[in-house]
Amino acid sequence: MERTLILVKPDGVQRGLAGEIIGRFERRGLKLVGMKFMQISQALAEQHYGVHKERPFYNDLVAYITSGPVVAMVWEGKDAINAARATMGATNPAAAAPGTIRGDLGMEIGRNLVHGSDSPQNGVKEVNLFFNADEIVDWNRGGDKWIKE
Ligand code: IDP
Ligand code: MG
Repeated sequence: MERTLILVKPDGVQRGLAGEIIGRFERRGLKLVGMKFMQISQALAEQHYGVHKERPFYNDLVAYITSGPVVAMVWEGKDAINAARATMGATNPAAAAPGTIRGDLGMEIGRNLVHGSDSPQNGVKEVNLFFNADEIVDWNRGGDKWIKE
């Protein structure tokens, strides 16, 4: 079972869209196994976005993700990384398909509402960066047989 770190970014929280965004992953059939409302510190932001350090937008990106609270979550499922990214839509909301979170709710790449891990390995790394092992909940979902073959 794959896991992805999903963040409702500060613009999603400030715009009152956290529930809307969380609901889309929930309805999709991904399984929630971790969730917290938190303020990302400068140090955590620099670790999380370390791969983008050389990009011209890096400083703005760190300022954006630390600009207000986020909802950090761990969602689990078969091919969870790809499923979640498909639900999120393209990085630039202007190019994201209607029906996706970014395509329905966003306008600009620097305010794209949501983060999702981009590979199974990064999923593991990012989940460990944001969550302690005892913050991940192992639970049986009653409806699983209607989502999973
Ligand atoms: P992703 O979030 O779809 O995985 P990445 O390429 O990993 O996209 O970029 C990380 C984040 O950096 C994006 O979600 C977006 O917030 C921001 N970002 C990416 N490219 C640009 C850009 O060209 N200008 C401003 N911000 C950008
Ligand atoms: Mg990325």
